[in-house]
Amino acid sequence: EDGYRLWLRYEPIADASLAKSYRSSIGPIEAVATSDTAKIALAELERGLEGLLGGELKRTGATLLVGTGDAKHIAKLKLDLSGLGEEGYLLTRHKKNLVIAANTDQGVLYGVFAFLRQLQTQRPLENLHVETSPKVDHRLLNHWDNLTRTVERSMAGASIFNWFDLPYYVEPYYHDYARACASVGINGTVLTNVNSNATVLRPQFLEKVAALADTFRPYGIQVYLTARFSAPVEIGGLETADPLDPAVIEWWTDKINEIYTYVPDFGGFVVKANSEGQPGPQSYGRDHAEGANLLARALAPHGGFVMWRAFVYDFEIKEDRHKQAYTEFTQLDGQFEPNVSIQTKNGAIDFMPREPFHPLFGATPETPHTLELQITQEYMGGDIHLVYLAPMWEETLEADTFARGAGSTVAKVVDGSVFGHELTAIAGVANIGNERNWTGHPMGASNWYAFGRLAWDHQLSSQEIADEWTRMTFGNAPDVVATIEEMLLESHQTVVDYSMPLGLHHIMYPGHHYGPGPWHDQGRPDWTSTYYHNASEDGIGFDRTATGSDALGQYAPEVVEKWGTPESIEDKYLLWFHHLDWDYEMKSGKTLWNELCLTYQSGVDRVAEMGQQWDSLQGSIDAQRHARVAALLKRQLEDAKFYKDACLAYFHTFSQRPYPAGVNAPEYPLEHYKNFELYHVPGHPGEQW
Ligand code: BDP
Repeated sequence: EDGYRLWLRYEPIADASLAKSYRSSIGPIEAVATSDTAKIALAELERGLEGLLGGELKRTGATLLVGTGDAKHIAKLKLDLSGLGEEGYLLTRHKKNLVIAANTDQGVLYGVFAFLRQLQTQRPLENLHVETSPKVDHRLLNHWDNLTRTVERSMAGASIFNWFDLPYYVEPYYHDYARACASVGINGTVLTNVNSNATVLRPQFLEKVAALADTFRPYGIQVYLTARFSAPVEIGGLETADPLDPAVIEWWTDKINEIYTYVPDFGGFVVKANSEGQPGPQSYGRDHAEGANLLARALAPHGGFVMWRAFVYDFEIKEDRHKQAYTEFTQLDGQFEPNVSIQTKNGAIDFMPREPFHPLFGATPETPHTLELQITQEYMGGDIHLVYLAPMWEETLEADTFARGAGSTVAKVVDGSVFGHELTAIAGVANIGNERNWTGHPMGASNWYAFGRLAWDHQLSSQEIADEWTRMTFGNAPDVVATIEEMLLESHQTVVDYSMPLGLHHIMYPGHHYGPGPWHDQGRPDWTSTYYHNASEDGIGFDRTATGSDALGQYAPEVVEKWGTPESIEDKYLLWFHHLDWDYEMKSGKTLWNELCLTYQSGVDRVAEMGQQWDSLQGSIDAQRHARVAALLKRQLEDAKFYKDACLAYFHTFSQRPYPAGVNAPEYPLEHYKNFELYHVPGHPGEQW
């Protein structure tokens, strides 16, 4: 059990009577498979059933009918497939038969995975009826992978894309990657880093891109690239990349036409422009809409689209970084081509352990948003800490923007229903590398899985998804399922508590972002920690209300009212929006200082408990994965203590108040933590030994 099989293990069903009942419901398969996609679907179904129940000879049930509505054996059932669209599927019973039906072979493939999931999670088949289609059309992974195989914020080894050997050698595991993506409904992949390199647009690389696209296509996965805005200069020999310059327009048009000769179903571009040193239209006095539209117009005839990132902040610091994307993009609303979507991170700063939702959601009625989530744990312990992210994503998806009255949640902005947008997309920054188990931490795969499931259906709960993943990954034994689910579901709050509780943010070590660095105050202010926590003898927190930066003013009045006072805002966002005295009395009746200390401590304690819970599973799951998680939990506990101790030692220099009962005072003086150089941590770009 090295983890390579992810959640697609198809181990024999241990419960003999259940296996028997499945065998008596499922007989031979009837399917017509002509396309590559249909062949993959059928092979998957056979492989899954063989693994779970044994071969066809063992199965005694009626025929399992599989196919599209126009296949004869499905057509005669007269099923209503009209609501399923291109990708949806129907699992149902028709008299004695079980049926997997869809409008397209792609839908059948998704249906097959869903059918196998029913068995893997041991759900009854008697009244089987699942009818579903995705709420968001484009469900993409964003790989922050470089052509040299390093990965921005790398976790889990090197990039899975072996550019050196492409297009001649197509790694067999590319199929397994695509298969895993398809199993959760991911239908697009951006192959290259947002900090992009124009080289990928050269013909030699487009051949490689084409080889990947050909491999992924039958799994329903479209390929996308990041576009470097200055490519016309860097590889095109032009003097300028000004988006209004006719030669630049011609260059991009030709380049995009050329891409489609290699990849006829190329999806389009993600662009990071005028952000953190990346080139962009503003370098030529143009705005983001002019930049995005240049690419969008050239992609439109081919059906491609642009995801233009909202993660922008000036090199000249004009206002609270929280406010900048909103300021820039709200004024451009209505100016983008229809095939442009603004790709917006869940929060306005940068993938912090917890952020309030980005105020841009709901603020651009004319322009759709691609929600960008980070699957990789840049600020949450990399591939070393156990953190299940679905509860955090759920929090964002369910947040109410009030853009069109109550219930205008971020999920509904993104799925197009609030403003009636046709172009809908959601992206997750991948946590996948060339480690044998794909994600490094054996539990990291839960986030890949959860991302796909939520992208398909944002109404699924993080609990349901955790339940599915656990059963498919570790089996259905009740103690295993209950224990792992509890660990997963509490893990996000836990990492928040031991690192950046009560709305604290951006207090990590500069560079690798793995450990604490609340003292960091050097260089560009909005890259420091002190800019964000503002700790002093007077208290702590960022005043973002009208008396401070007024970033809060970018939200709807209902949100302003809720978050506008320390009494009405939830504690989890408190110091994000308010600067408060150390003795401020919290809802719990404790002082802010005491609550802060106790929250840090509870995060650490919870990691210790996770270790015990995991130990209790020894013997109930395979030794190989058990040992790896056990070891990682030990390190997570050390790291959590270090985080807590470093932060408390530092904040104590301002608060000057005693540590409350129940809190272990930091083990060492502050200088120890400040001088402790963490080496060999994940996610350190450019790290060299
Ligand atoms: C930050 C990362 C940086 C990325 C940037 C981005 O630290 O490496 O390039 O986001 O999203 O979280 O562009």
